[in-house]
This record gives sequence, structure tokens and C-alpha cells, in this order.
Amino acid sequence: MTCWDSIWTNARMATMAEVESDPYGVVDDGTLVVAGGRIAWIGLTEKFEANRFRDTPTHDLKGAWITPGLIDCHTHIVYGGNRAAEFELRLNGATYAEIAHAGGGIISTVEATRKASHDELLEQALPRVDHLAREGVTTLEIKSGYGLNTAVERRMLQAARKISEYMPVDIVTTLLGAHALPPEFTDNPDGYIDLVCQEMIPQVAAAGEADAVDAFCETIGFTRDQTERVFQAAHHHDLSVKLHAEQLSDLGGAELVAAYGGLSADHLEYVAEAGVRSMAAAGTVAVLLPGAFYCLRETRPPPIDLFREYGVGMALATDSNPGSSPVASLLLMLNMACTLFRMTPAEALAGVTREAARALGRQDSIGTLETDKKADFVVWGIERPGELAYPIGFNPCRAVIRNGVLVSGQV
Ligand code: DI6
Ligand code: FE
Repeated sequence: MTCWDSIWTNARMATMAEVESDPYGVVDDGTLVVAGGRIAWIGLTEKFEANRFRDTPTHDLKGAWITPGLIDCHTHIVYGGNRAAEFELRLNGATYAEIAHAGGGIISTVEATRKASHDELLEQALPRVDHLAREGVTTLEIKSGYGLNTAVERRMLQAARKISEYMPVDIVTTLLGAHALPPEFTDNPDGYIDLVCQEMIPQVAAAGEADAVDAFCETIGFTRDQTERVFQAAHHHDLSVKLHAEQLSDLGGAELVAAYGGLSADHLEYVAEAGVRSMAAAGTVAVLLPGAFYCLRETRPPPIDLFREYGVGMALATDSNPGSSPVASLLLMLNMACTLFRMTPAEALAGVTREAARALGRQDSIGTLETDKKADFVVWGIERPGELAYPIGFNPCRAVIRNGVLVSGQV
């Protein structure tokens, strides 16, 4: 006889399943049955055959809205130190270049990260992750990229993976060795790319420490050719790829990552139509990062209309990092995506559920409330799902259920 774990009934469900008629995939008055941490049955309460599930513990959600657990699919949330002093210096007139010359900027985070032990990196990341988790995030992608040598990149990935032992979140890790040029390689960027391809990627792949490989393809990062070498090494080691592309200029990164069947191209403020077309053909998701757009006071939003026209999926993430996006609220990103990029509230919610799952290649197990997916869901104190994108600084998260088990709040 099948064993059911629990029943969750009397819920208003924004399943986010892809259906023509309704962007939220709403099941008004729904019931959901959990078995083995997965959704064994979901549908209208009136179609629910209570007899089949007799003696299963039942939770009455009393008409509250639920959504899939939120997914933050692009963060740099593990790092040492912080850049608050630099923020203040800039507002007192110092330029980015002056700060960089004085040892500030991204390289100051690299120095602080190199000095931090595995446990220190973990301890510093946990409160940040806690903020995300309190807003209903149940899956979180974390990139390396502040070690810029093999030992510290691996330490970052190990600390990132460890977070799931302390917090009720699933962690997906990404090796971002090609994030910036470390000071040891100032005059030899190709030599650094050799290190990434010949040492970092093979070691990380052999140890199973990363789920994917990313790079920063930009005038202040790495060229298209250097990025392509990183992708070749990643594929050689059976790792999928994604890319920081077209954030500040158009280097053709979106086309490149699409040509390598990439999971996502991220930022994309400067992507041209050809890049969008190749992303559509490859099924590469556009990951939009309004926190970085806001903090850098960018003025050119990503081409939302082109993504819509070509049917490119749009995900949303915090880009949580100490420089360009010191953000620990995914709900705030929903609001900013609507206010700054003119996405609809339904697109924004899909961006942190269904589309974020696709950006991580996890669409078979998370991102929507459908049979056989993980029973990760959030109970909200809202009156309609679009409301999640509306307020700023309010947290309507009432409870989080992960693998069918209540991990925070009350129902
Ligand atoms: N793009 C960004 O906006 C961040 N990294 C990247 O590739 C910046 C990271 C930092 O300033 O620490
Ligand atoms: Fe980033």
C-alpha cells in the first residue's frame, strides 16, 4: 500500500504551471498530497478522493495562497569582508578607478575571501541566506569567483554546498573562476584562462563541487575567445555553462553561450536581437538582475519586448554580491523587475519559480506545483498572487514547506 506523508488542503494555489489560460496556473480551492517529499496528487479539492488518503495527517491552509518555493538562480552570496566603506567613499566623490587603485573594488573582496577560512565564509554567508529563506526561497544558486585561484575557488564552492546543512534550502553551485583577473596575472590574462581550463575546471569537476561553469564576458572581464575556451573545458568535463553577458556592452556573449547550449545568459541589458534569436533557438533562459541595474544606476533596461517576441524565458535573481548588488531580498527583485523593467507581476513570479528552475536545469523537479515535483511551497498572507510584486519591504511569507515538511512559520 502506498504511504502518503501529508495532505495540505483548502489552499488557493498559484501553481505557476504553464497553461495558456492563466499566467499563474491558479487552482482555486486546491488540495495537495505529499509522498516521499514529492507532490503525489494536486488538484481541485472537489475532485480529491478523501477515501484514498484516509489516516494521512492533514493541514488546513484556511484559504491562504500558496506558490512554489522561490528560486534565486544567480547569487555570489559567499564572500569575505564587505564593501560598505567603498560605497561611502564613492558617495563622497571618489571614482571607481581611484578606489580600485587604492586596493578597493572586486579585488578587495578577493583579498578578504582569500584570507577567510571555510568556516568563516560559511558563517558570514548564513545570515544573508537566512534573509532569502525567510522570504520563501527554497533553492539558491551560489557562484564562486572571489578566490581566483584553485584552492580558494574550491573553498568557496565547498562552503556554499555546506549551507544546506544549516538552512532549509537546496544549493546549486557554479564555478565562476573567470570572474576577474587576479593580481598575479595582471599582464597575462590568457595564462589565467589556462589555469581555469587546465586546473580549476578539471579539479572541481573531479570532486563534483560544481553543477555548472560561468564566466564574465565583458570589456572589464574576459573576451569572447577567452570565454569560449572556458566553455570548451567545461563541456569536456560534462559541466553545463551559463554566462554573465552583455551587462555593460555587447560582446556577443549571448550568442556564444547559446551556441554551447547554455542554461542561461545573465544581465543582458545590451543584448541585440541576434543574441535574443540564438537564445530562443537554444532554449537559453534570460536571467535578469534588477538589483545590479539599480545599484549601478544603469539607464538601459534589458529588451523585455524582444524576449517576449521570441519566447525567451525570463528568470529573475538577486545577483547578491558585495559590489554591484548588495541585496538579500528576492521579493524586492519582483518589484524592481516590474517598476524598472516593466515586467508584469505574473512574469516576475514566473521568473523566480518556473523560469528560474529552467535557468538551473532543474525544471523536472522544482519551479511549479505539479505531480512528481518536490513538495517545496510557500504559504503567503496575500489576497492575489500578483501582490507579491507590489509592496516594498513587507514580508508576507507565513510558512515554508520543504520536501513536504513545515520548516518555518505556522499554518
Ligand atoms: N558582474 C557584476 O555585476 C558582479 N560580478 C559580475 O560579473 C560584480 C561583483 C563585485 O563587484 O564584487
Ligand atoms: Fe553576477
